[in-house]
Amino acid sequence: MITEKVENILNRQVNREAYSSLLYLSMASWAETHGYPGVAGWLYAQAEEEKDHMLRFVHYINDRGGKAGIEGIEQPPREFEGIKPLFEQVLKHEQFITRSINEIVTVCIEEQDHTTNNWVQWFVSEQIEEESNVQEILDRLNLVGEHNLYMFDRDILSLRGPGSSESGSE
Ligand code: OFO
Repeated sequence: MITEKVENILNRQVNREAYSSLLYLSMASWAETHGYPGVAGWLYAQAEEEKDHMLRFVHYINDRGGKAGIEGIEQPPREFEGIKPLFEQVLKHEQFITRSINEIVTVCIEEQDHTTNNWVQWFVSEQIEEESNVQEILDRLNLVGEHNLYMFDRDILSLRGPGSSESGSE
């Protein structure tokens, strides 16, 4: 059984993972219509992964005697200034999600909920990988420069994406 405080912060994360999925879907659609099929493919896969993250939270809350509540999700942006600003925005968003997961750990410790703390550690590790994957993409973008985006777009799917994590994301 989870306490109300733990239930509330886990439900907040349901909403944030859902927003992450919509944000990456919106970015994917933008990339697809601006001539970047590789970037779009990477982002569509990422949007799916965020949906899986959301479902993990939904099932965990319900399995532990809570009630997962689905709320209205904020509208993500529809326009982006270019490929590099887009990935900078992805990194910023993942850093925000990392802080959000860390806040869950803090609440688990305060509530002495060792079970949820143990369960959420999967996300703690996942966030290290997600941030590092996006950083790698930004490093690659800095190397190829704005004039070689065709090559970057062609190669991006061979980079380890967050969806290729071995730590168990589906
Ligand atoms: Fe991209 O992260 Fe979910 O958790």
